[in-house]
Amino acid sequence: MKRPILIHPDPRLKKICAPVSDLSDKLRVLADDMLETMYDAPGIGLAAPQIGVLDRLIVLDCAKADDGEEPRPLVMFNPQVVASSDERNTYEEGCLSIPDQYAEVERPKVVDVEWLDRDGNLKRETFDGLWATCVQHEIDHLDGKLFIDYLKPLKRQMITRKMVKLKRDRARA
Ligand code: GNR
Ligand code: NI
Repeated sequence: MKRPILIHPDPRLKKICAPVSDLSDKLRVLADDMLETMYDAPGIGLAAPQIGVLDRLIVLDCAKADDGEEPRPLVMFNPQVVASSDERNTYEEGCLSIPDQYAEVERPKVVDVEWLDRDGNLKRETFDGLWATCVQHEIDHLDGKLFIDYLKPLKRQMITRKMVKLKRDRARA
């Protein structure tokens, strides 16, 4: 089932999310709903707070269908960056909670991430390039952080004002 995506500013997008303790069928259904919502958007990642659920759960798939890559949906419970490279990388980031706004953000180029998969198995993997950017962007969501928090205050304020207007216009329509 597709779920509505919250638009910034929303207090739920600023909260620290709670670790998941027991993997239930309810959480697995939530993960499937998030993948459906992400692919439908379309996006390359989605964090639970973006659909108003304050649990530490993210999904992502950065496989480039254009380049003939097979889909690779990843579901991560309690994801953690356990190592990051000194080397940095700049990507033009966007966010489904901040529609049509893009800005360059610098982050570690390579990260090692640990997480629990949908069966509760502990996983660890090294991510590079767009995958590394995306997984860091998603984990930030679990700590109430958006990519615009890396921008200069004036630019952030400009984007936030646009989003306030967008939400007002949507509420009127
Ligand atoms: O779909 C998305 N694209 C994207 C592009 C560059 C860097 C990060 C992202 S994540 C974003 C989906 C989203 O908002 N996830 O939280
Ligand atoms: Ni986002």
